Amino acid sequence: MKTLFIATGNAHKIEEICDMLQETVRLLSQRDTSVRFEIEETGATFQENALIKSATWAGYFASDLCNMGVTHVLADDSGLEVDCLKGAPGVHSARFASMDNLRSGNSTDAENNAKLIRCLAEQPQTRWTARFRCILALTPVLPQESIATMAAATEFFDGICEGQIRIKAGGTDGFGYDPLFIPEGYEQTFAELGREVKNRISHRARALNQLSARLKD
Ligand code: ITT
Repeated sequence: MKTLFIATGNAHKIEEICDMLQETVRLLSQRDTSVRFEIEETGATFQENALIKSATWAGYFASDLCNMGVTHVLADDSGLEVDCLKGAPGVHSARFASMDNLRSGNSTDAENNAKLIRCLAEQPQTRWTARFRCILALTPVLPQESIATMAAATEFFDGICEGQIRIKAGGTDGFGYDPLFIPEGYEQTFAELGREVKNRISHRARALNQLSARLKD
């Protein structure tokens, strides 16, 4: 049976991934190890950043000493693209607010949401269309192989969820921009709709559906 290590420091992502994959594969995450990496997400795209994260962890697990039975590493890079902001915050979604004062590291969800509201207040409401995008990178752990070889063997799965922004935040479920994002076909935000609906229609759910089908091959 495959054992996937979920390479994310975001506890909400871990929960959503576990909800959808736990019946298909054995899952481990940062909850199961004290090892941590400071990974700089220097890529220009979600795919590049997902690969940086999955390949870094695959390199670690490929060394015999620490394998924990991990056969694959799964990383998620995701974010929100707002049309009238030319696709921002995009790959910078996690650090949208801290970029303004050159702070390193992620901003809090509250800081990011406050900045998004400030940016959109200057734009007509008809232009608040947006989408969440998620790219999953699945990297095999190949003992004794180089990180470059494992990176080259990586498979990608993507998901998009179209919608629009509402600048009056609502709901308490989820994380990140969920209190501001209304998915297409609904009138409530992801944070109001709750976990069950989000896990059916979100960008991450769509990418995970493809991954799940691949894992069952
Ligand atoms: P890892 O890199 O460790 O996985 P992270 O939170 O920094 O954790 P990203 O670099 O992929 O992850 O940034 C994703 C950001 O995009 C996240 O912090 C949220 O601000 C936003 N985001 C992504 N998916 C989201 C979702 O399902 N709901 C709300 N916001 C989301």
